[in-house]
Amino acid sequence: HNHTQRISLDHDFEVLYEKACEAGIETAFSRAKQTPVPCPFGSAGVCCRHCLEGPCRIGFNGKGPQEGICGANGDTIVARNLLTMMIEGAAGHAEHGRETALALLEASEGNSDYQIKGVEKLYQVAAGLGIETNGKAVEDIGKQVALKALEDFQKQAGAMNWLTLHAQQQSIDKWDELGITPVNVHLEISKAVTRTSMGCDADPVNLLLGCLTMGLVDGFGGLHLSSDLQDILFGVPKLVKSNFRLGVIKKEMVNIAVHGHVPLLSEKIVEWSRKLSEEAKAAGAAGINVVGICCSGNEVLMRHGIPAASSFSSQELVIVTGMLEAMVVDVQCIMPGIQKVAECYHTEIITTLPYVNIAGSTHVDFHTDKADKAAQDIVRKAIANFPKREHQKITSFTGTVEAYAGFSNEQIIEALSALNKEDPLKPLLDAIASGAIRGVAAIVGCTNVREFQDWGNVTVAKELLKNNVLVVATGCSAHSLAKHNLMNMQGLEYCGESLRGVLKAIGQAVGLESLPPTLHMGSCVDNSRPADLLTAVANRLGVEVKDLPAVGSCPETHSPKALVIGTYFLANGVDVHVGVNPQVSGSQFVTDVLCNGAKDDGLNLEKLFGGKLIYEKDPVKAAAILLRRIEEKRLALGLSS
Ligand code: NFS
Ligand code: SF4
Repeated sequence: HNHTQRISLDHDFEVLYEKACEAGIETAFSRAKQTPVPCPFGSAGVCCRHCLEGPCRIGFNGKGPQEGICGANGDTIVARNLLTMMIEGAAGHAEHGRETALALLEASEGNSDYQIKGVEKLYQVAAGLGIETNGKAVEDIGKQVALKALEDFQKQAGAMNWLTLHAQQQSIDKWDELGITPVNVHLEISKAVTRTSMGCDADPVNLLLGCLTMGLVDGFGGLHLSSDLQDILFGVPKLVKSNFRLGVIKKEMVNIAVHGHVPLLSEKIVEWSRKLSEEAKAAGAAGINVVGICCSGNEVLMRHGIPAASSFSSQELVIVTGMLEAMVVDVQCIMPGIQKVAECYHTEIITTLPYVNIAGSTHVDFHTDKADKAAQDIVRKAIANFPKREHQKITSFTGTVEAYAGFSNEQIIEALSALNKEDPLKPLLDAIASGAIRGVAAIVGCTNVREFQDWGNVTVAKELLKNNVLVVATGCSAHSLAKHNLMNMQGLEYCGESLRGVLKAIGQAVGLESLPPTLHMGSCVDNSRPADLLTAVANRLGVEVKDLPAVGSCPETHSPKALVIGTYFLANGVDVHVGVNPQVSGSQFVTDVLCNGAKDDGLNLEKLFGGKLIYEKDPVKAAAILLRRIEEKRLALGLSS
């Protein structure tokens, strides 16, 4: 094996990468190798193209121009570019939330192919929003909750409903004082786009405060709102066992990959691939097999145990198996490159949203009132493609890795209740207090074509587990951990002894040999779940989230969405590690505010909120820093050392 060919810790993808290279099929990995060094100006965040006088860029080390044509200096340009990325990330999650809110409204009005399945969650959210539920029909309550959600895209004063629903009061007070509390999602996004445009906000401090507002927009209007409403529509995830790696693609089956984020469509694909399996048999297949990619994959894994084929960076390579009849996509993280790869095989790329098309692919328009029809069309297209397979082009894999998932907070609390019915959080708190668990880490975010796939995610996790940190995971990093045995019992060997003891005690209380070493909490919008878990723990202890020995780590991020999720956690005082350059190094000022302790009375994340951004490429070093931060917070809380 040629070392320069190494792209992934998952050997199957290396086999497919070599196959693609030999066949002359381009993928993100080969394209990345064609531009080995990213543009240094963009990498440092000092390139501005906000108007047609530019693009302008700031020279390095004081050499060359230090201001753009308009007079914007490096600090302003870097802060403004960072805010632009935040806007992009938050907008995606907010659209996800808004579409889910509309879907709930339509389901409540009976004008839809969806029904409310998570009735208990509906009551709980309604109560939190102050909606009277007594004597009301489920649909009635559903409609009121949906309208409350849509208010978060319309109201012109006050704070977002979902922020008040989920945040700690101390945090809200702090955000109010700083003037960063978001009023409504669209208003804030629109305002932020305006302030980043040429000739508007030129104060890097104010721009960075704008980044925090976007973090809150994302956290509440994107993550929490989406997870809550999805739980209401589709049910709260429960413990489930499934499989990862390319062996989940079955040679004898019609294989359909669901890819993207909003589970409205993928839920229906799962349903209809079960209902239409006889048609697949008539076409000569053994049945229909749905596999997941990225966060759509996480959603259907969490609720239906659908196996997962790939995280973000290797999405094109899944097609190179030659066994995918269709890849159905909705929104976000869908590489345009999939179409060209699909054209080398019989695979049909099917787009479904009016604002996400890929030239050359098939488009099946999807809306909630004709979701069943769209899903049937899509599944039938896949079945029709089955006989078109080119058998000499098939590479099949047998290896799969078992993984547990479905760890919603409700599921975690249920498991803990088996140990202490009256006070379910107590066993967890006791374990943290005694030091059996040093702290909690959420490993989140992506895989990135420029990184050695899975390496950062897996290494940070193993280092933390070894040191008795409870690890939860979401998004594509959950794929990395699952593929490498960190979500099944084999991986328990990576845990420190005291952590292993706690996992066993809780797991055995619910009839498992143990809890798995890391807990899969869902998709990226489901980062609301670890946030809620921390809030519950902090409330129970009578402290703030910022005081907890808790950290977030995003070792292989690629997406602005991950950056803005991180910013949401930063606004709550949680330290956030990123293993990929956040593109702010062109401004020492911005770097100091985000990453370094305060030098003066100016804006400083750690001083204001209690956590900071940690940029460290080396996953072993990163874990060491995170462990140090956990111990610092334990000390401040007076917990045993
Ligand atoms: Ni999150 Fe999920 Fe994956 Fe990254 Fe993309 S799919 S929303 S952004 S790459 S984790
Ligand atoms: Fe240049 Fe200013 Fe225009 Fe940016 S906004 S491109 S720095 S003139």
